[in-house]
Amino acid sequence: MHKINSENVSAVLQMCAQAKNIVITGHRSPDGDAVGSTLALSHYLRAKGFENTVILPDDYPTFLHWMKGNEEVQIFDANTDKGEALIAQADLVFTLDYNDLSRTGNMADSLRNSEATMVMIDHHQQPSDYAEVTFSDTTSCSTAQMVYEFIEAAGDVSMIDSEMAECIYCGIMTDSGSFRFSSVEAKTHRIAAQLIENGLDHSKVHMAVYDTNLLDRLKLVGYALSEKLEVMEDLAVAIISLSKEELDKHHYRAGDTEGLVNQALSIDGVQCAVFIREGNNKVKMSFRSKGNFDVNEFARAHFNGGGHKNAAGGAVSAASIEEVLEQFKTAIKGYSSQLELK
Ligand SMILES: [Mn+2]
Repeated sequence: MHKINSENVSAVLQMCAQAKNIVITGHRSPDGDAVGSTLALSHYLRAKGFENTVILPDDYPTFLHWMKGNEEVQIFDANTDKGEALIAQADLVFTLDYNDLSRTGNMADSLRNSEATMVMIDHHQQPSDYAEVTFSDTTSCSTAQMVYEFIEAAGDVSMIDSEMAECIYCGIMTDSGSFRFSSVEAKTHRIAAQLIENGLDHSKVHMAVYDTNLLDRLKLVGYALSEKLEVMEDLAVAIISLSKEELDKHHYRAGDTEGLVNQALSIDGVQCAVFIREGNNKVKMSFRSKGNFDVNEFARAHFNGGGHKNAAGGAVSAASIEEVLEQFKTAIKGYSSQLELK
């Protein structure tokens, strides 16, 4: 494990100076932090004179397409040959916002086979030991905040222009529930203040991410809340599930159900919420909790997943959504002593 300090950061910048091909990667189903942190680092390294390519495993919602550099992001699933070649040629790979290579979906094998030096910058629990340099801070609200700290440790805060600042701010904002979660520190607000001093238009970022709903999406959210939200009997657990048929009916697009699980969690007294969505060949799950119930442990133990204590994901292949719903209800009842409805 490495601290983000001037010594370690200058060692990494030295590696960049020696590298011929630098690749920056993020996790599957990229979110605001994955896209924001990888693009922010990309812009920073480029400003330092280090050419690089951002590769993400699959496409991400259109409400994240506005960031500078979006057009140059290589989507691995959209052009696997090119993605494989870029990773094979890379001699330095940054792995951002994930703690294990398996989080990169179809890209994972290319990364496992790569002989490149790897540098991790991430805030998820229990990081795997694959990188030569592991910047892991599980108390940090976002990887984007860590990228800021990386730039700061290099003494380069003045190099952050408004577009770089937008990427960093987008990552911090989306991963912290707009500066709401307990992972937000005084430092997080100080960083936001500095970004504004460097020219950030913060309301532009909020509008681009949160005020771009399509009618279909709002109707899907309305349907999910009015018809599909349930609180389990005697348990502080709320559930929303959506089948493929229900999603298709509302012309579902990636990102449309973002945040739905947080609305289930917002019910007074509820301590744990799950959103279950039927995909093409697997059923995906998002878990959230308030307080002490650890959804990272729960997702790891029961649903091939993990994440953070209060926010985690999981997935089940080769099962119907009804089966997964029943599996969830059975599993969560095992924790009923921790999840009493008060
Ligand atoms: Mn993150």
